Amino acid sequence: MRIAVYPGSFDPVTNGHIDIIKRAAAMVDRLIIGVLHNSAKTPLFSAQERVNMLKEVCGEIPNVEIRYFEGLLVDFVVECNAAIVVRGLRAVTDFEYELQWAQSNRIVCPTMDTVFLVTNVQYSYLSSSVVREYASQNGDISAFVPPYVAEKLKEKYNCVDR
Ligand code: COD
Repeated sequence: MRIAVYPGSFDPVTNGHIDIIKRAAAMVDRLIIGVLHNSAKTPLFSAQERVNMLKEVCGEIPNVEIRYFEGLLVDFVVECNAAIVVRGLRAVTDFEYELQWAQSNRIVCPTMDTVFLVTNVQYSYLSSSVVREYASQNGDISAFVPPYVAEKLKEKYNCVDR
């Protein structure tokens, strides 16, 4: 069975993430979305909230499972019996960062390969931080995230309906 892990912060999940999730899920038997729970950092959404949002927007894809993890990605990948890590690439800056981690992870865990999916051009500008910035200023985020996530952002920032 071909099992892959798609790790990330997903704070919050965006349409760019969802595009990668759908494309990766079509390539493997099982795709595990790993939501990083980093107790040293304070994300906008808790790990449980991020997992819940992913379940709401991707839960119907039959071979997708959503879990959260702490610690090292390599350990989570081994725990999932996976051999593939999926990452999305938007720009050269992503590549430089990703290459370093892909290579070091492979030294630590030689059975693990990182597979990069190039962003769909319509989402090449999109990141969770862009979404948070717009949402915090009550901006229109309907092109960036599914309606459910937009609702959760509004609740978080306590915005008035526009
Ligand atoms: N289009 C395509 N891909 C996208 C888009 C978009 N618009 N937006 C984001 N992505 C991709 C990112 O490039 C990334 O591959 C993935 O989606 C997740 O993105 P984020 O921003 O939600 O998550 P990251 O990149 O902050 O996640 C970092 C990890 C949680 C993977 C990392 O910090 C980690 O594994 N930490 C655990 C400690 C460890 O093992 N470190 C080694 C790192 S490999």
